[in-house]
Amino acid sequence: MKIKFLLVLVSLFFSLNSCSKEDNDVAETLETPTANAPKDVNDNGFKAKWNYVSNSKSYLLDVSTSENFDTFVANYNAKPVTDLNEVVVGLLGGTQYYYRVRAKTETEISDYSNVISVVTTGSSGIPEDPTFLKVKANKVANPFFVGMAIKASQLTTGSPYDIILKNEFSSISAEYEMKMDQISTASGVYNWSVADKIVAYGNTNGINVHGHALVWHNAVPQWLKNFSGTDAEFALEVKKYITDVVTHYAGKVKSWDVVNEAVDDTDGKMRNTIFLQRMGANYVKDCFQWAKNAANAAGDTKLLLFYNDYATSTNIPKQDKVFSLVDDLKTANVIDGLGFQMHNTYLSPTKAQIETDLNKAVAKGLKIHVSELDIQVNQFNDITTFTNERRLVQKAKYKEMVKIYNALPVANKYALTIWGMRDNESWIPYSTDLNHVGNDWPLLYDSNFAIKSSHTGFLEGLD
Ligand code: 9MR
Repeated sequence: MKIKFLLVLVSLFFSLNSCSKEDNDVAETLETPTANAPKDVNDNGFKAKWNYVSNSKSYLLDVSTSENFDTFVANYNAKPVTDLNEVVVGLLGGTQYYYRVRAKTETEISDYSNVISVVTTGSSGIPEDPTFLKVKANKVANPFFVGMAIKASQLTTGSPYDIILKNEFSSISAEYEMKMDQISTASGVYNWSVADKIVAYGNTNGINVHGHALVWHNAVPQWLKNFSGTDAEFALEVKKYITDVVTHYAGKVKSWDVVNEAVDDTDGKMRNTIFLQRMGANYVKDCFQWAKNAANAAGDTKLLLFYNDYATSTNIPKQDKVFSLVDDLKTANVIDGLGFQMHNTYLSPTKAQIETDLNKAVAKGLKIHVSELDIQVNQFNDITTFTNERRLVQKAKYKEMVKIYNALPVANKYALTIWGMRDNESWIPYSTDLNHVGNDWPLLYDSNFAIKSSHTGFLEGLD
């Protein structure tokens, strides 16, 4: 009897124990699955993949065109799948999709996996939005100029450039033909013809003309580099140049980059240029003062004077130095605006970095010119053709930039200028410094003058 009782106790103990183990299994939270990169990506689908989750009986697959999954591709809203992969079909070519999964038992559903981004191959077949940029930019609450960097050779009436410029752009900047090394051939001797052609084109066609740039260390004419006079005489040459050019274009050029890129890339110090060496630390302020005096003397009291520089959104010591330079220029009451070149990439700067940078200019009451926008997609030289993936990220990056610009207060808006028309003519694939010669697609038009998705991205940024 005693033994029988003991056996009952032991079996009760074991059965209780095993029961509580099963209970634990059910109560355990289902592990979150990990989604993997897709396989077999084609024009209308791909194979979505993920890792096994123990105890799961099936998986729920979501596919969306939005990273936040606020809409779903038909049939892919929590689609039950019993395998560890699913061939997703019926999609559009050349389009961005996202997928994620959850694991499922009879009673439980796990959290969402990571989100996988995939771009189908081929072309979407969805035409780009043909709306003209300036037409849409003129309709926003606080319009601004949409600018293009141009060369005089592109201005022949009836050429594709001419047609696109007149349709789409409300401002022009000379890509290089209004720089000192192009205009100044000797002390007091000027070659106006090419620059005059550019300015006249803008004036005749009702397009704003932004002057780029009076003083830049990379565009110093040979005679001035070799100038053998004293430092004071060197400064007088610079003063004479600024005075003569501003006077020549008074009333015709609406704004000038007075000094370009005076701040160094390291340690937030002044760039060690011939101007700094010959004219001293106050040279930027002097140049602005001379430009302002010349404009006033010519009766052009509305001329806007800009300081222009690059990479200030990511290089904080440089950003700080630019803004301290700006403070000096503001104290002297000689600056109207700041040019942010924005030679960006599909990864950088981030939205937050750009906003922080621009907002500092807003806080100082300056006009803001996004003055040389282009967006590289191959800075690591890791692609040989312009992939759909990069095309769509570039589109999103253009949209982001335009959205940020369009949201600026009315008093701070001026122009957003794109640095070149066709991809194949951009300075980027030619730059040996940038190290991916011949291989980038940074602009709004392809080599056939066809609008790219980046152009549609620009338009969407105005919504
Ligand atoms: O894109 C411009 C290229 O065509 C010229 O050869 C070069 C020298 O004049 O200048 C390039 O533009 C630069 C601009 O004037 C200042 N910021 C950097 C731009 C790219 O180098």
